[in-house]
Formats: sequence, structure tokens, C-alpha cells
Amino acid sequence: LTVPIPQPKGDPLIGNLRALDSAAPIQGFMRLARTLGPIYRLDVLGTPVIIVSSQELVDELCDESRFDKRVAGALKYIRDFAGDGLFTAKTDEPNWAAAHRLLMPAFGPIGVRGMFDRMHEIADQMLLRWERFGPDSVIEVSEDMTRVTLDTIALCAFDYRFNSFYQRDMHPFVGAMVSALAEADARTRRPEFASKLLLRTRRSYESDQALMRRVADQLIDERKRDPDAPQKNDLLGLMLQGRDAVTGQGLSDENIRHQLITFLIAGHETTSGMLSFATYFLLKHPQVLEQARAEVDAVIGTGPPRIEHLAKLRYIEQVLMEALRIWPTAPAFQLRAHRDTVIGGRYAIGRRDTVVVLTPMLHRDPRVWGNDVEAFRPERFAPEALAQLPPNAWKPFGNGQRACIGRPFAMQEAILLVAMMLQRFDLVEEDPSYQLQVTETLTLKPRGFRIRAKRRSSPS
Ligand code: MNH
Repeated sequence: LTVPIPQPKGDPLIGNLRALDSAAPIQGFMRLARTLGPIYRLDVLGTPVIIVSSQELVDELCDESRFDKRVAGALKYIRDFAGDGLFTAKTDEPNWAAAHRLLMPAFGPIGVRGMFDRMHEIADQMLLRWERFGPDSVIEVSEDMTRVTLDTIALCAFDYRFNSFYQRDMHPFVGAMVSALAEADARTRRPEFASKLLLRTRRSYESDQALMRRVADQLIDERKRDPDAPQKNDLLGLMLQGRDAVTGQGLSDENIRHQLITFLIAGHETTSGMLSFATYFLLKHPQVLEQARAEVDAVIGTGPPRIEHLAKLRYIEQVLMEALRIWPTAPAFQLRAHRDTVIGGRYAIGRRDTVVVLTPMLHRDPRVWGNDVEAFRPERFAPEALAQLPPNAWKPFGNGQRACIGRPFAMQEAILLVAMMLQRFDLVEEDPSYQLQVTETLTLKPRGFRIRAKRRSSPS
């Protein structure tokens, strides 16, 4: 026996389109979840979408024998430029499994250890700049975090330097990527014919895609002509030279282009958002900041950080995990049922339905996190507390075989950067009355959060 899934009243043809908040769709979904509950249904231009946000229901959805990732919504449009790259490939496309097998070792804990020196070098560039500009200079946190994460992924993955800290404007790739992602998102709320009619929008979407392709193809061409290429064991080298153990085949140039665009897209905005929220929470919670700094001083002291320090920076890792709980920067993932099924013993899910896991609300399930879900408390992720959490309560990196391949990369990069920041600087908010506003560009970021950084007088 099933019961209907709650759904707000809609309009003919467009269904629940008007219930969506086009400026901040995720925060709109969060508001609806607060009134309609942990499962509700929307009809968006004829497509049924079921939004789920309790641990109890999400735990069922994470069963990969019943559900798989669905490439729908914005992902379907991101395929226009990321093609069958890992993030936008369907699980049953042969290139997903082939690229997954080839790249997994490089992205694993051992693979990313080898990227430590490059991560350190880029983090150092940012902090050196903070130091040179001095304690009166205002730092726009999200902007600098975007520079640092973009330069880090490009240097680690394909030995390319965007040099974002040495120029005023960001590399044109960033602008093209941000507007293409915005357009991919906007298309989910616009009927196909309308997207065809908006000529100017269509042209700039096409030129943004062309620019991203050009940058990726140039990187591939340069590497092919590089006499030192055989010694380069970064991700690009691996993709160009590696052969899949199962098929004996390498990846095609077209697929490598898709992977490059994918790493640039998936590999920096989300990490930048995580670092920006973590910085925000640290500054709003001075005791947490003090504890994190005490850890840095105890583990690293005054010298340069080394790879073996990172595993000991447990509290900083907890700070990042708690930041991702409250504001998971990739705030949703989509699933489809292998066959018609029922979840929670009473809600029918059809094979064709798109099921959305709304992580910001999953991470606010009071049955898991208690009645202080809005409180920033890194102790929630202390080892003892973590062991008590029910399964699939914290999902900022997605699920199962389609979970984030870049998680060890992002965590290593972020732990290192936060540690270096606290080791070297006293941080203050530019405006202590700053109230958090969350910007959405498919990923989440704090808007207009600004700080000043003063070189610490005592250590290092
Ligand atoms: Mn990442 C998939 C979140 C950093 C590359 N990533 C995912 C998914 C989430 C996610 C959620 C699952 C999406 C889905 O089910 O549709 N990723 C994050 C977050 C961070 C992050 C919150 C940082 C914090 N991701 C990174 C980095 C890289 C990366 C860094 C690359 C260097 N992510 C990927 C790729 C996938 C992915 C590639 C697709 C993996 C697959 O399906 O095989």
C-alpha cells in the first residue's frame, strides 16, 4: 500500500515551475522541504522530480542494487561540454568504467600524496600575496579560494599554470565555465523551444563551450609535442599513455578533452566553496579557530608543513567536514530506480522518476544531528561521534561507485591550506556584522565574505 507523495499545487503545462527559485534553486528546495517534509514531488515542465532529505529514506536510495546515478537536469546540459567525462557519463557508458579504472589509483590516497609539493607551492603563492599586501588589504575570500583551487587542480592534473595570483583577472576559462554552468542550470527551468529562441544566450553558450574546448585541446596538443612528456606522470600523462587493464585500450583524445574540462569544473568550485565556508565558520567561532590553531602549532610548529603532518590534523579535517555538513557545496545528486519500487514502505518511485537527494536538508535531519542542526560544532565528527552516526547521514561527496573521485585530493588540498593559513596569519572579518548569504552557481559559496590577514607575530 502506498500513499501519495506531497506536492504543491501547480499550473497547467508548466506544473510546479513557479515554485522554483531561479536565483537560488537549492535554497528554494530547502524551504519547500521545511514545509512539505522529507519527501515531496514537483513537476518541472512535465518531468516528475522527487526530492528526498531524511537519513531514513536516503539510506534506501544509497542501495546501488536498487538505484543508480541519473544524468538529468543540469547534468544533461553539462554533457554539452563535459560529454562522457566521469562526472556526466552514464554508468553504463563504456567510457565511464574505463576512465574510472584508469584514474582511480591516481586519485587515491597514495596518488594524491605525490601531489603534495604542488599543492603546497600554490597555497604558498596565495599566502605570500596576503603577506605582501599587508594587514590593511581586504581579501574577498571566495575569489582567492577560487584562484587557489583552480591553480592547484591545473598544476597537479596537467602541469599547467593559470598563475591566477599574478594577474588581476581570472583566466578566461573561468568566466566561460561559470556562464556555461549558469546556462546549463537555467535550461532546467526553461522549455526547450525557449532556449532555442534566446539567440544571444545561445550564441554566448556556444562560444563559452568553444573556449573551454580550445583550452583543453591546447593542453593536449602541447603535451603531445612536449619532449619531456614521457616523464610527466600527472593525470594528463596517465590518460595519454595509460591502457585500461580490462579492454587494453587507451582513452580517445575526445574523451581526454572531456575529462580535462570535467576536472577543471568539478575540481575547483566545490573545493573553493568548502574552503570559503570553513573560513567563514572559523571566524564566527573563535574557540574553534583557537583549537584548530593549537593543533597546527602542535603538529607542524613553525617550519614548513610536510605530508606526514596532514593525517595528524584531525581537528581541521573535522572543521571541513562540519562546514560540508551545513553547506555541502555540491548540494544535490540525482538517482533513478532500476525498476519501479517503493521507499519508506509507502512511497512509490517509478523507473522514469528523477530522485534528488537534497544534501543540505539531509544534513539537517534532526533525528541524526539533534535539535541544534544549524550550530557549527566540529565535535560532531570526532572519531567516537562519527562511529555513532547511522549510515548515509553525511553525503557531501555523493554515493557509491559514482561518488566523488576527487575527495582525497580536495581534503588534502584543503587541510594543507587551512593549516598554512592559521600557522601564518591572524584573521579578522572586514565587517563583523557580516550575515551569511549563500550564492548559487550550481555550487554554493558565501557571498561577499571579506577578511583581513595579519602576519602572526610569534611563531613561524
Ligand atoms: Mn567531486 C563527483 C562533490 C571535489 C571530481 N563530486 C562528485 C559528486 C559530488 C561531488 C557530490 C557526485 C555527483 C553526482 O552524483 O552526480 N567534489 C565534491 C565536493 C568536492 C569535490 C563537495 C570538494 C569539496 N571533485 C572534487 C575534485 C575533483 C572532483 C577536487 C577532481 C580533482 N567529482 C569529481 C568527478 C566526479 C565527482 C570526476 C564524478 C565521479 C564519477 O561519477 O565517476
